[in-house]
Amino acid sequence: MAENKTTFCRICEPLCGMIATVEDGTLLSLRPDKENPLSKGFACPKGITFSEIVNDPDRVLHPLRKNEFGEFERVSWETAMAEITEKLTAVYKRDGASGIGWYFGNPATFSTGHTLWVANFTTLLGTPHVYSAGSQDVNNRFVASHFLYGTPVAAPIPDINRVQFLVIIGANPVVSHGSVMSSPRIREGLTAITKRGGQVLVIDPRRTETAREFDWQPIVPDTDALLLLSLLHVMFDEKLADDDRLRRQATGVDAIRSLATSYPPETTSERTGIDADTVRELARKLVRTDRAAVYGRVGTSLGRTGTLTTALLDIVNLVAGNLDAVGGAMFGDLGIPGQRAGVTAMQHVPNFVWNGRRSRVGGLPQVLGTAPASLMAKEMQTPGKWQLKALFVSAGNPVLSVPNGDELVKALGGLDLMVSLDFYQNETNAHADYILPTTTMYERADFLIPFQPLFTTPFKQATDAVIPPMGESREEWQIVNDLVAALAQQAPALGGLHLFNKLAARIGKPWTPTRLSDLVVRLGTGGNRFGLRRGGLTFGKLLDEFPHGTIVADHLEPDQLRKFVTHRHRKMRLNAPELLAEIDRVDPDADPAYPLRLIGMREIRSENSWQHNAPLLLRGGRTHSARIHPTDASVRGLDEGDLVTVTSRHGQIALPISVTDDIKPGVVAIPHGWGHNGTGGWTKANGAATNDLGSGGANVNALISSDPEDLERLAGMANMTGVPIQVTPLEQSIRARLATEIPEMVDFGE
Ligand SMILES: Nc1nc2c(c(=O)[nH]1)N[C@H]1C(S)=C(S)[C@@H](COP(=O)(O)OP(=O)(O)OC[C@H]3O[C@@H](n4cnc5c(=O)[nH]c(N)nc54)[C@H](O)[C@@H]3O)O[C@H]1N2
Ligand SMILES: Nc1nc2c(c(=O)[nH]1)N[C@H]1C(S)=C(S)[C@@H](COP(=O)(O)OP(=O)(O)OC[C@H]3O[C@@H](n4cnc5c(=O)[nH]c(N)nc54)[C@H](O)[C@@H]3O)O[C@H]1N2
Ligand code: SF4
Ligand SMILES: [Mo]
Repeated sequence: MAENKTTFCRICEPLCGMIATVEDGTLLSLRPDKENPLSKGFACPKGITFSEIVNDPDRVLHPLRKNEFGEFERVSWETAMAEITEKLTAVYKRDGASGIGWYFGNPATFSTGHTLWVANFTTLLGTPHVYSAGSQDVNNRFVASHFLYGTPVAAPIPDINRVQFLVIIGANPVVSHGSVMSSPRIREGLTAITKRGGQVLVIDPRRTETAREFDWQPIVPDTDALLLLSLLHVMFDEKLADDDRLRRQATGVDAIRSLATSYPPETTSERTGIDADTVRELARKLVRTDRAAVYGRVGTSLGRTGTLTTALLDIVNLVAGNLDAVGGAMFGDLGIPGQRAGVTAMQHVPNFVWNGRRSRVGGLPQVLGTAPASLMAKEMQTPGKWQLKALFVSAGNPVLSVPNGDELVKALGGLDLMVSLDFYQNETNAHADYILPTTTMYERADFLIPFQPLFTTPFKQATDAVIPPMGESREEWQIVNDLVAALAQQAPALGGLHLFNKLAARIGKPWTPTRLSDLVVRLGTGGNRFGLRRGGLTFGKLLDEFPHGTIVADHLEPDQLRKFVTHRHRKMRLNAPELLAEIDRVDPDADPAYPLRLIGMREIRSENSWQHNAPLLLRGGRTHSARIHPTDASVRGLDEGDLVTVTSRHGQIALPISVTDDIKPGVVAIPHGWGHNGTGGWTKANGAATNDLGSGGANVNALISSDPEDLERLAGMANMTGVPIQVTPLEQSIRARLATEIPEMVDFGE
């Protein structure tokens, strides 16, 4: 008989409540949970469609091994693990830990067991080759926080429930549902701001789905740092800032004040495309509105100075009096006692502290123990000590999500061993020697520790697995434990961990993600503190008494800075020399050969590269197209739907265009996550977005540079926005290329 189980979605950050209908261990369907106190019956199409992914006939349900003909064949777990152990041991014996690497992708973040077990494994192994989606997403946030607060993990979030003036710079929450903030029903949250008489202003090169519902201020891509510097200029110049408050909260204010002197809005407006009066008004309004905040995300992270730009967002909030204040940009926390001591200690762990290590190729600093993923291919192909020879990829598709996928494909071919932990064959693990099948989120218990401080209304929810693992799939942490056991003989630190795992199991308390989560729940806000707080929460209690989750505080608390800032006098530090040195990169470069600027965009029915195989999300047909302004189209003789070649200094792709007024002239937006070229096993994704060129869409990251020189210097971020490009009619460019490459064969019939 079918039964309903309460759980939550773990595709993106609001973690919406879900009701799973299950019969005989099969997930029949999902619907939004009306009783979830925050998401209250909301879920997006991706969330509801997820049962199609769980039950996808294309799913990998058994360990696969690549045979001599380059095809995957089913093998047993025992065979797969024995062979992987043997090959891994050989690499370890020859090259040491630094021959072995790991890339974990975005979905790893949505599983406490996955992230922490992998982090533990790679840290104890001691390899410098740890990579993640973070260098294409958010690592700049960690580095900005490292400089400003003395801890990478503090991140201000907009106080959505109380803010009166919210300026969204480079984020599209109506589509993305919010990022570096967990705020279910975000669209409603934003609408409530205008309903209570406030304003939401979206500063974005594209009139996005969010901008359409609120106020839109277009901006030239990758000039946000200039805008923010001009806002600071006005705040200081017009003496709007509360100097006393500033001095209480921060050091290095004078350095910022003097820096901002050089950026009056009158001098930056030509570059940002925002006129000086608008900037002055904006600065005044940010200061004078009681309860205002600026909030940025992917659009402000992927430019050439992502770390500086993000730091400037916080500094603008600070100078306007809106940081760590009610209705402004606020800080959540886990509510665990002694956190400051914890983060202070973390700042001394070489593996985790910023720049504790630099990459072998390019010499870029490590962020939270990870190196820039853009460098992976070169780390595999550059001979010498520390050359990467064996790679694990879990929950990631870097061939599509990281710059220069072709280079990566080539490099993967040269590895001694590549192992994937995934439930799909994607464009990346198509090049693996083994694919180890993992469970989906509904086949595992979870309590997502990293998202706790990011809830705009502090909230806690835990879930059990709603169905047992499908096929022979296993959870990532279990696979990692097996790898630990496999290498225990070789690497002493892993030997210690293996012993610990064995002892814990022997005394009947195996160390699991649930046990770890329980610890965090007990110690954190509302937790039972191991009996010290009567009636407090435990993991079990969350499951049994609060299956829909529970709000643990009505609001975020102000005045938190002093609790976690590790700098002297517990003050923010605004003048880190490394940060200020980034100033020389803030001016966009001009290249007449590439007059347009590329930006990214997310689609409501896509999740990065991996949900294009769900029929419901493909319904009505999908296209993959470049959004371009009518002026830019017409000067090129282009019409709606025409096929074009998009060229950058680094690569070229072909796809159709959509002509739209909803974009700033000179800017072209192309969604990432496409480029399903038939190597992946997702048959429907491969057949989606069909046009005259074929199907599967184009991989926009072919246009992006993986050259270390082109990476953002402080966090190794890939520069994926504001990239200079040119767009030409496809036919014309094919003719030009053919004419130069093979002139004797060209007959245009003219
Ligand atoms: N439907 C859906 N939701 C998702 C995802 C998805 O793929 N699909 N992905 C999830 C993930 S992994 C993440 S990290 C989050 C991201 O969440 P968001 O950051 O909210 O999402 P994006 O759509 O990337 O928004 C970036 C915005 O920045 C703008 N932009 C680009 N360049 C610039 C610039 O130079 N300056 C300014 N001011 N704006 C710029 C873009 O036009 C875009 O509107 O979304 C998550 N949610
Ligand atoms: N040009 C451009 N490129 C971008 C971005 C952009 O805005 N523009 N955004 C960047 C951002 S923000 C991100 S986060 C990255 C994402 O990039 P990645 O994380 O590298 O790739 P995804 O497309 O998220 O692929 C996820 C893979 O994980 C698998 N998977 C899903 N759930 C699980 C699970 O529970 N366990 C396991 N083991 N596997 C699972 C899926 O089958 C899929 O193969 O892309 C980045 N790339
Ligand atoms: S917005 Fe959609 S994908 Fe994101 S958590 Fe909610 S239901 Fe899941
Ligand atoms: Mo992301």
